[in-house]
Amino acid sequence: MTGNLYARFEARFLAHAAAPALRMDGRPDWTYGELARQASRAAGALVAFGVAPGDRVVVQTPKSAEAVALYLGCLKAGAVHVPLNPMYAEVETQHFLEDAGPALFVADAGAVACAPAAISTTKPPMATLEADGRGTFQDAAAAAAPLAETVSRAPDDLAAIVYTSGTTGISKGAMLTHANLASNAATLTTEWGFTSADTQVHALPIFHVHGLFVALHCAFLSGSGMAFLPRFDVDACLRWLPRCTVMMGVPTLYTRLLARDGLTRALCARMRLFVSGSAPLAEATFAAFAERTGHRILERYGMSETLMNTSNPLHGERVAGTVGFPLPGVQVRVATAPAGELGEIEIKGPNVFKGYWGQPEKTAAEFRPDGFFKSGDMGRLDADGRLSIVGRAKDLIISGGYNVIPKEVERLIDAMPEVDQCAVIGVPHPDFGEAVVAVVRPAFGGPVTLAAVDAALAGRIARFKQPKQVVWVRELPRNALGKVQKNVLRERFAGLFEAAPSASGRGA
Ligand code: MLC
Repeated sequence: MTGNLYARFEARFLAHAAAPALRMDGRPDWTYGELARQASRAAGALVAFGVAPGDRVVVQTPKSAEAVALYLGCLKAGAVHVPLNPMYAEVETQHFLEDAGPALFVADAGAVACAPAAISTTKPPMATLEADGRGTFQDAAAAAAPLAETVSRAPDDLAAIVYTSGTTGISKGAMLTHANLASNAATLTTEWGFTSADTQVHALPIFHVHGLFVALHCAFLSGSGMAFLPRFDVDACLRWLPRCTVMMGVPTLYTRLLARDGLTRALCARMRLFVSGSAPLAEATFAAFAERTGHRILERYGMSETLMNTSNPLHGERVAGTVGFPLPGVQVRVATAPAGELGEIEIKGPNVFKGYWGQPEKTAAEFRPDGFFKSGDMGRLDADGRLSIVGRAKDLIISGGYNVIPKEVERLIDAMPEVDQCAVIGVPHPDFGEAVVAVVRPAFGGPVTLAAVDAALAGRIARFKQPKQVVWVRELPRNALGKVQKNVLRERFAGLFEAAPSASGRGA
């Protein structure tokens, strides 16, 4: 039997052919039968574009049903799906294209128009796919002979490469195999009790593991439907909730829902499960959500390299501020720490990725000799085996569920003539959980404004990585070795967003 994950999905799609898979505002539903047809057409188009098994297909498209079919088509054709955030600046996209060396680049027309300049070493064919599902890729899918047979793949063959932010500021591609995705999908579908009777609010982007693998795969394996929103929109979400049973989100989605009076117990009467991940869920959010809706949000823990590792239980006590127990088959340990003590979280299991694309040394450095992956997160296991995440071993900011590596932002701000030194930190933020803040020591004593930083960074890094606030200081606090003490800065500016943020930057 093939190890191609799509073969498992297709069997479920055919068993639920008449059931709604993707339910969309302003468009007819796609049944699972339709999704399978569209996936075969997308796979046919990939073959027509010359994509061979093992080739990478870089996809930087808006979220749409057709983009889901393209993902499935990649699996079916044995290609390696490489999703990218459309918010990336041109130079960032260039890095990914050069690193992945794709056989095809699919993006919206705007990104494709920029791409020729962005691709210097590899010149893959390009196709367009717009938010409404139209474009040259879809034209090719309509014209191509659908691919009838799912290409045979070994379980250890690559299904996807997901870029994650490296601490040096250079993104690394996490290689995920068919077996990684399949095992995690099967585990989560069972652990979270998915059945064909479920309908899931799908409001997350499909270029990260949360929206792409965790949310879609649970639906695919159970034959359950999704309210498929092109992006998170509170009103659309509130409209769909009464017809849904499950929702997955980053904490920002839940705090934005809570900000609306329309979120009530009655609205959530059919809901059975809210899942949160990708960023820490504040205990206050957990409590407020329970109070308002009667639902205790299930927090789980994962990352691009490992997919999902731990989960609070579906049945049993969900404890705020913890990420629950290791999933079946996943081993989690806290390095060099006795029970209850703080240490780096390490993970081993069928969910753990194969390594970083083209980076054997970096890969080797991230694994222990006994095969455990070093997560970079600090945690504590209690006597019952419940995990809490307490911090990060690496310098990383998580803003609204997106990872931002400070070094990447610091490099650009340091290059501004009006800046002498800078440190980029994450500061508590009511909407994004953590917000990117630049602490600068001006070169000429004068102010460095947020507007100036915005202007210097525009088009050079994605908007979500850019500071939400700039503060200037006379000196950056440094330790005896001259290293900036970011913990001191984080403490000092912890209250920055308690008052309304000013648009101009401020001295401190
Ligand atoms: C958008 N902006 C952000 C931002 N998202 N800034 C910081 N952090 C973010 N996450 C910017 C916009 O460019 C805009 O800039 C301004 O903030 C306000 O935009 P918005 O309209 O409010 O944003 P919105 O489009 O509503 O997006 C917010 C969001 C989105 C929270 C819905 O960021 C999102 O979908 N996040 C989910 C990320 C995710 O799926 N992560 C999973 C990673 S997988 P301006 O100034 O131009 O107006 C993973 C593993 C695991 O981590 O375990 O799951």
